[in-house]
Amino acid sequence: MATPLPRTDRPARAPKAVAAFVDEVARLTQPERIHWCDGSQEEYEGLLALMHERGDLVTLNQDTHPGCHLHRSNPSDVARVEHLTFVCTHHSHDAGPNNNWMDPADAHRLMRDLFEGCMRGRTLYVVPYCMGPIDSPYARCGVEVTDSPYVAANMGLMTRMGSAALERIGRDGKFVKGWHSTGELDPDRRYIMHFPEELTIMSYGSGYGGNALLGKKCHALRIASWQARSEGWMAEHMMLLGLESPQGKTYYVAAAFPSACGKTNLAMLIPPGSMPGWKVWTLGDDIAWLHPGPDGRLYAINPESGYFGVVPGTNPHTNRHAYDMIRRDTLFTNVAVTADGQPWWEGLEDGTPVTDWQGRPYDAKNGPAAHPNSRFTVSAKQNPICSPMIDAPAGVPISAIVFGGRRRELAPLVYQARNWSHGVLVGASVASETTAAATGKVGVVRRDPMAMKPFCGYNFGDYWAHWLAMAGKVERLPKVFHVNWFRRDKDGRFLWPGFGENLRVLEWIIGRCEGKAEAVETPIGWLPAPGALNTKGLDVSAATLAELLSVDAEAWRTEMAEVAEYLDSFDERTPADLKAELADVQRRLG
Ligand code: SAT
Ligand code: MN
Repeated sequence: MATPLPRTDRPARAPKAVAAFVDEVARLTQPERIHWCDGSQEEYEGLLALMHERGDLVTLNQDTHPGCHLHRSNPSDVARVEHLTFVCTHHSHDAGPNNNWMDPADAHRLMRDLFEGCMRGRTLYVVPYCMGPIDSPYARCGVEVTDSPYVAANMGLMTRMGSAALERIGRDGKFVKGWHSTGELDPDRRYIMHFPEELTIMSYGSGYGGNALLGKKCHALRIASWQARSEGWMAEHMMLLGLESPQGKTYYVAAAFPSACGKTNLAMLIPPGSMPGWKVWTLGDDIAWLHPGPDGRLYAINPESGYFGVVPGTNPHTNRHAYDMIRRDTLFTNVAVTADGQPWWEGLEDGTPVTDWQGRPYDAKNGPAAHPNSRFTVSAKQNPICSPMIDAPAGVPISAIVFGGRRRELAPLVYQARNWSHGVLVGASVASETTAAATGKVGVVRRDPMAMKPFCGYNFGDYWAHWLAMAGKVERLPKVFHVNWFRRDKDGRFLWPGFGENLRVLEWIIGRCEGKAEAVETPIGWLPAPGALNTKGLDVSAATLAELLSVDAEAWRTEMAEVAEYLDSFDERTPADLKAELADVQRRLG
């Protein structure tokens, strides 16, 4: 006899395909109840109340931080787990050496065993969501089923979640299926599986951000990058900002940096006092979907509607807007707490932690008070410089694409690729020091092409070919740049002040797009000509500036040999044109 289905509040208008998907999950996982999320404020508050009741949420000081709460993860579950993340395609070559691969049939068997009966006694939340403005032709929808109220609440902040998304799914007839259960939070029973050919994600055993909020990295990057390739667009790990000049013209810039390398800070940049008249408008801080537009330019939307940002280091000097934005209606994950119940983290400059991120009395011997990858979840609308274009269905036209990483040596402050295909090589060559955003060693340099190493849902060789092919689809492509805010001197000190001063680099970039700013040609691309970078009011010596803008040919020859070896590891899938670009740079380096 079939198991009876649990109590459900399924709306009458639920699309049949969604109802069938939810029934399938419920049959296997056997939850006690099913709740279909509508995305309302009452629902959000109900989820928080439930988490409080269960002891999963700490109310922070409501006088200083109204609407703010703290969630503490299981200490073994505080970052993405790349070694447990798989792309399951029929041919292993399609996932490529950049992904862990498992045969789809084996992966389904494994996941079905884990999911079987895993929601007994729990509530299954049906979370319909739309990635992108609800009326945008570029947006795509999904349905995440989860047994975590924390995930449901976060998805409400991070995506357009609820009834409107469900209606759109009814119109589209297509959606990404996301299975999620926290399971036992056992690191040995934890997998994040992607089936791009089936538009399906199955995630088990983690409640943390990128492992569990399936709209984010799993859908908007791994599955979407696969869809984008077949449909002729791009899903990228990029922040998105509008830069308004003193003359009142706004330029849109997309920048790809690895996790925890400052995308959020750049997207919320505050112009230095010595650059009056400039304004920055945030569109997104993590993901951009780029489409060929009707006028021959490349248009971008931010598929998300909130930020899941790194907390440590946030203070009025590093990121005033973020500091203000997270003083209300914010979900904190894994920060410390002061005696009077305020959230606390390293770099806050104020207050004293008494309870650490694990809920223990704070003791410096145990390490930092807040976890280095502690996060805030907040609606983008709370950002005081949120762009009015954030809900524009057509997106915004992109003038420049900027790549970057954390490199203490080698990469100059900024350089421009000679053209699009050289720009693809610059992106494919990105390397960066690892951060706390993923489990594993921090601070080792690894290749992270286009900052997509953990997020590209298919073979990097095919991905680069797709990037090159965009030249045939977009008449007026953005100019491509590379920046490095993290160069250090021999004593380990940062050479560049960063933060608001990065606007000087953006100004040069915009100048190049306008054909105005001066540049000098070097073997690796175009660098600011002497005097071309605006240094008015900047406290950086001429010698330091020269070091920041130097190209060490010997070090670059070594770098390019390593890049060549890396590109070769993708076998025959690496496009010949990309190798030709590399050979060209090597020839220029002599
Ligand atoms: O864990 S997330 O993927 O959500 C954050 C990040 O690593 O960029
Ligand atoms: Mn990210």
